[in-house]
Amino acid sequence: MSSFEKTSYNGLEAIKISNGSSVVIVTLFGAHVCSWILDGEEQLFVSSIAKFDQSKAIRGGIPVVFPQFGRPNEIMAQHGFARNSIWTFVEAGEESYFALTDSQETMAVWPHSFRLSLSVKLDAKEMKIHLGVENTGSSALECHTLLHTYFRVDDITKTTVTGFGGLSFQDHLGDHATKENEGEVNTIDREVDREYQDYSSDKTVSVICGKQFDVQTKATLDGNSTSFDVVFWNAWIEKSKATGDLDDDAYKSYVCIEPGTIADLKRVEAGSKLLLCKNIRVV
Ligand code: TA6
Repeated sequence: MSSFEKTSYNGLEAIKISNGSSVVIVTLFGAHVCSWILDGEEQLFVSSIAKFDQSKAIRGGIPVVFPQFGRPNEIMAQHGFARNSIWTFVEAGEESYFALTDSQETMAVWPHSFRLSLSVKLDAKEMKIHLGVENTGSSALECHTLLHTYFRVDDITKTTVTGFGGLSFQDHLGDHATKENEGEVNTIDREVDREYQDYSSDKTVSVICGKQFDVQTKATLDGNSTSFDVVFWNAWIEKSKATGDLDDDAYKSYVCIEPGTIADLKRVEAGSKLLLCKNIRVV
């Protein structure tokens, strides 16, 4: 049984969720999972020069990407407004969650009524994070969703990623071509920004860095399975230096594994609900 208590994180209102030796901190700004301490050890990466003044999303942890991935609609911020918005916390015992609904600000850039919910459940060495999108309007909406998780690693040169063997991916770098994954085990020795489309909920993406993060994902639309994708990203040297709130050597300390529904806009009919469920297990 998790407990929930108000706290502060770098001056931001937050909720501390505890269950045994697993403790998570979620800020109301962005419903942003900023810390996951398991058996006394931090599992997530947060940049040492991240901003906490609400001027931009917190660099690290688990940013919530909605309603767009990237910036196809330039009227909206990169990766959408959810991670830059103030959410509310709804205390309902084990069913407690964070909520964000449409506002004048969101309507100005995205004319749809919606209700986002983010729940975090802790169990032994596992975190289940669910992002729900309810269409509370009277007409269909189309959106992207993604959980942009920064896994903390001790040494990127000794880190491998499995789960993409035999798959193709859309490269977000260079010619944006579709390419084949190099074998069963991925290592990181350059900038990586890849989208593995239509990933399987039967498969596991693992980040192996001494310990091992196992990531399993499922997406549903009104309870029926729907396709999802996984982004694999590390900024490497030049992009780390070029990113203002990312330490120059940050690339050495994180791997992003980001399940989401981004290959295509998901159409959510009035009254329907899209749900992205991500299970992270530390083994
Ligand atoms: O998910 C990978 C990515 O799209 C990269 O291209 C990089 O831009 C990263 O997201 C971080 O984006 P942000 O807007 O948080 O700086």
